[in-house]
Amino acid sequence: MTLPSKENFSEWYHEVIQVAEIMDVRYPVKGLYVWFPFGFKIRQLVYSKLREIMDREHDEVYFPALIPETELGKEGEHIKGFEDEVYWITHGGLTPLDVKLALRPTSETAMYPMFRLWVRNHADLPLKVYQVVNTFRYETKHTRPLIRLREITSFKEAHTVHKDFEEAAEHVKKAIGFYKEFYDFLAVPYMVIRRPEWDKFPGAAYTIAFDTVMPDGRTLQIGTVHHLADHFARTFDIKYEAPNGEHYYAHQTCYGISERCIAALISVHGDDQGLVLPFEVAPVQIVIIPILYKGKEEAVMEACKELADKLNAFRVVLDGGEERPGAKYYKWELKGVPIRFEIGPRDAEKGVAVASFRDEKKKFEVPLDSINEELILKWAEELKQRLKEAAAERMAERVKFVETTGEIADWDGVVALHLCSNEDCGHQVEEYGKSLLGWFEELPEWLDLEPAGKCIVCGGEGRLAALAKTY
Ligand code: 5CA
Repeated sequence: MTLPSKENFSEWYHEVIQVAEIMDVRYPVKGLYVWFPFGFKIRQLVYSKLREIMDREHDEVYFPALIPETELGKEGEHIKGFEDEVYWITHGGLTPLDVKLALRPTSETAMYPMFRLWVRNHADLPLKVYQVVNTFRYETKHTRPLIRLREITSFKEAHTVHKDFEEAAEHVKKAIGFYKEFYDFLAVPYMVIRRPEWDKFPGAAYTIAFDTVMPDGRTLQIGTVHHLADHFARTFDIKYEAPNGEHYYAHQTCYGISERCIAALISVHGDDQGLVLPFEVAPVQIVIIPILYKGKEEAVMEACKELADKLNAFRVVLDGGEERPGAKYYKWELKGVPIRFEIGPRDAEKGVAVASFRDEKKKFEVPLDSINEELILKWAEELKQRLKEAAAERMAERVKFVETTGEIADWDGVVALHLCSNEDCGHQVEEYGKSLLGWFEELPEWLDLEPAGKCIVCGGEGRLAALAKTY
């Protein structure tokens, strides 16, 4: 079986997650998929980094998956935003429930009634927690594995409570920093964009999103950070006693990342041969392939084993199976193994291995006694830098700056333009078949554009904004 070319991104994506054994898409419920062991291992490696970042400043918690209708419905904007997407549990066995229970679409309304009990005094603040759970959304747009799910299996949601708006706003900046670190770790480039008023999270004061650009030019929102002001605190009565004895409503933030981070990882780096993974998140980091000839097997296997032993700090596979070397290359390339060594009889005699990296096609010889942990880590870092630079370059090519609205429709990718904050102007630029992602909160280093200029619609004071077709 061969993969479709990545130029047909949609087919490539669908095929690669199946044949590289990330997700099994054959589960008989729309929008629900099964993690294969290999895919789950990637999930574990990626999420252990996310947890490491979260654990520095948050406590991990677990809240129930079921939310009573009475709580979910309390915050007006929030329920308006989610009512079309909620799955309801109406019965326990044959008995109708007194209060319907929602399967959490996100956990504000599960957590905040409890936060009311947890937050009493200024000394209880700031409160910072996170959980990694499944959430359910009855999505009506086209569902896709890892991208648009009805059961989001890996929803990392963080929730914080602060003494005032400013402290929460400072924390929003910090959360953006956490997510930047996470996506830099995955070598996935992103744009940090403030969503327009009409596209912010239901119940939020403002929303900052991370968007990446997929190979077909459509963008994928891979994380969001929301400032909730005191909207939920007023609804759920989350108040604290200040040192002056007065009681104030708290201000809150929340921010989330789902398995879309893995969709981005696969899509941004993959190629026609399959997955290309940064070293840290590769389930197999190094593969050693013996090139066996009759009568010379022993010396070759010996050299391979010695090398595998030397590298046992890493996830190494010595593939001594019956298949031909070509079949083995193919198999491990598909799985995105970053570093490959081959050793044949002549190499074993000379004391060398033939090395190659997943992202570069060239092979080179390396003396066996020069291979050690330090060298591997150096290669891993260089590989990540190459992936990061290549991905940023491809992404930059997908962004075009325009000065007239007539150019918006034609471009197959992200359109950057200057736009004022007037809602009418925002809606006008959306008339050309692309959605307004919003305004750049900061400019990525790979994008060399003017942060401010005249609004493309009214000529007023504008800032750099982005439009795109989105996933
Ligand atoms: N409570 C807030 C912060 S945790 C919240 O729910 N925000 S959200 O709705 O924007 O979701 C957080 C992130 O989850 C999104 O930025 C997006 O990357 C991802 N996401 C949202 N819906 C889906 C879905 N149906 N399938 C996969 N990922 C999703």
